[in-house]
Amino acid sequence: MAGKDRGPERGPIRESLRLLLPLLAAIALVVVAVGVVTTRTTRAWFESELHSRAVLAASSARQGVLSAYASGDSRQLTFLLDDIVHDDQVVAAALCRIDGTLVTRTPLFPGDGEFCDRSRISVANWRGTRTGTQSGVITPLDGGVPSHVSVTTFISALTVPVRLVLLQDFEPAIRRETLVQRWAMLVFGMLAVASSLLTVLSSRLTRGGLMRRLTVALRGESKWWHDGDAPLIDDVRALAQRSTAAAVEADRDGRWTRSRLRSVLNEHVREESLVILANREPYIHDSVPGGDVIVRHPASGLVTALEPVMRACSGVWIAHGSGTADRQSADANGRLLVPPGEESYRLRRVWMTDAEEQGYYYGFANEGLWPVCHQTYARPVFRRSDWDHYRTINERFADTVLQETTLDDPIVLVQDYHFALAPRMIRDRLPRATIITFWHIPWPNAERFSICPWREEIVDGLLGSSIVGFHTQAHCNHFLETVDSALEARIDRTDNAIIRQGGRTMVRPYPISVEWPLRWTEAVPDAAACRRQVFEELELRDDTILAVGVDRLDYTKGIEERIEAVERLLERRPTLIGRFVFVQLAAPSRSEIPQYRQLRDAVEASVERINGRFGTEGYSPVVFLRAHHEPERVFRFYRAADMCYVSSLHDGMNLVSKEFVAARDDERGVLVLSKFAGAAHELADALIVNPYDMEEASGAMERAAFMPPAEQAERMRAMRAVVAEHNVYRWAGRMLLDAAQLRARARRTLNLSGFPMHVSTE
Ligand code: ADQ
Repeated sequence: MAGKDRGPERGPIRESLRLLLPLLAAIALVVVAVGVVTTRTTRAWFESELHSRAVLAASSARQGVLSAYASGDSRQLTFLLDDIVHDDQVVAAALCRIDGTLVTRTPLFPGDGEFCDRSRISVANWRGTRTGTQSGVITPLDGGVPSHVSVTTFISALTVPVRLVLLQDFEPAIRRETLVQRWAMLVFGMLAVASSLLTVLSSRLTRGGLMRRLTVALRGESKWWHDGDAPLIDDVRALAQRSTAAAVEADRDGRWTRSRLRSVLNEHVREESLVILANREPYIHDSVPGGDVIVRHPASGLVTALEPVMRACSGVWIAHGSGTADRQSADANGRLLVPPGEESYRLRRVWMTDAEEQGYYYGFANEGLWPVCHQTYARPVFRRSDWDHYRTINERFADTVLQETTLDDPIVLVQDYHFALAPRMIRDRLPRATIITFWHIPWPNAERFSICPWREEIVDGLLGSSIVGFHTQAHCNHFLETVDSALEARIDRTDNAIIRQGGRTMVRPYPISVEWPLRWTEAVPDAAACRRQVFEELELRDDTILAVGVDRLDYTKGIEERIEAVERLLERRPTLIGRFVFVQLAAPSRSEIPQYRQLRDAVEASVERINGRFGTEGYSPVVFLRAHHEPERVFRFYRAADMCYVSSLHDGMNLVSKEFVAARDDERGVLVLSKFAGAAHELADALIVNPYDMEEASGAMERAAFMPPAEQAERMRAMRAVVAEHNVYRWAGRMLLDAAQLRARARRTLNLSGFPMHVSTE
């Protein structure tokens, strides 16, 4: 498993090149050497051949030449020399006296006798005997065609010794030499290339075979490895485990980015095998008056976090089709490609009746589980009929997973408290799946959870997962404690794992976050421009101190308490009246549930009261914008504000706090953050408050209102570093790496027949 920090993985091509390059270098050396040796050898052959010809020609002419010379018959001599030159290799001939003067020559013989003096002929290496024939090659200084020269001394009792000098054409020899050299290099080159290819191929085949046999042996299925090899197999297995763990650790260092997440997925997960199961869909199609269809981004922390992950990874997102135009914008199976215009992953919509939605979503999930998990003093309501719908819808989503994957071992990311039963149902249908369930809200202590009438079924459902993830270690501990008290199971405290009925479920903290860089920060203008726009829209005085709150209208977010804290601030610091404005963006949420409607009424009443008490003509201390706002608008408010107050009474993480930090690239603005939000564990440089404590909360807002820019910058810089590092790609990447490690471990150590991701190694 290679990660970004360890450099690129050595692919098969690279590996072959590693073997081939030295081989090719060696081949090149061999070919050059062969070239040199061939040249020398063929040249020696040709010189020797020309020497023999010269000897032959001289001995044939010897008798005639000597008698003609002795009798002074110059015509006969000329005739004899012409006769020698008829041989098409000998181009010129001359007869010289021993003192180096010319007797006669054929027309092409060069000079006036300089070739009669052997010491004046520029031959590097003479061959032959001093008394017989001596020969060599003359290479002209101007690089012209070389010639072969031979000098034969005729000694006779009849006359004084004479010398026959022959010049032979060396060009054919050069031509043949070049030809032989080329052929030799070609043949050797081809042989060398063929042999190197064979070497690489055979090494790969041998290695492939070896790897296959090793893999089989590691799984314990080997017919090839002997008993004596067992310690070796154990060593290899241990080494592989260590290196996987080290690789996973290495991957955990360094900044997570969209591309790093994508490469982790490409390496460890087949793209089409990633399936997300979530109640909320990332794109909602709604009809508007006039017949048009608009696309909305829902106000949901879960969607905020998961959507960038899906954009990076592709796969399929299965969700409830909740928009009024959802059916008409999907195909007959409820499928469509999203995001609109970008189409990087598939959305599969699941339909449900109003009664089912009422029971499963509003009833059991949001009137039962939501208040049980949040300590906000809202009374949970549990109805049998809601539970039945909850089970039915979980079943339907589990069936949909089966329809949307072609693999028997997909990675399924089950999201949130709407699907506590689905992991077990998916496990029953796809025993080899890797199921990661992430619980986006807090998990309460065992005693509190025990009020749920179906706590055993809920816990058993979740234990169908390979991994159950929460935002914080405290939530993990509460879950382990709940399992311990609800079911018969063994808890491995050192590994935070639960072993039950042959299955093993890891419990891990994965603090969720936002993407970095955050898309919306690039879609809106800089802080000064945002401030101008917002001030203009709300008709604020230039010296206004602007605070914002951004939430779903939910009782866990402490919106009533927040407004009360603003009231207390204006009481304790009256100079802020007229200058301090708190803007609350509140997305309507779960308005089918009476508690949520009551909350809306209560918040509106509080706003009215405080505005009545401190407001004046043209001034309202609290601006309540109850609506769903598109992300660009939300981010304009983040950038325009002097502070953001997150006052959750209890919150799994809270992404608004991280979005505010991500938006403030101008390093200004103060975050006032509830200590009961998971985010408070990470954003220690915020002003951390108890939202129930009005003195503390209003005091923090007062401090924020007058905080010097340098301190704002210092705090914001520190928080931005945390959010940049702990971004949503890290959240997803760490979960997926843990899943990949589980899959690899299961493949290596177990002889898998049934439950690869869920088998206990105890
Ligand atoms: P939520 O309870 O939905 O999430 P949160 O994490 O704060 O809460 O995310 C809210 C998201 O909705 C943010 O992206 C925000 O910008 C957006 N939003 C809020 N008000 C809006 C408005 N009026 N108009 C438009 N958009 C608005 C749950 C858990 C959290 C956990 C997340 C993610 O309750 O604790 O952080 O899941 O795991």
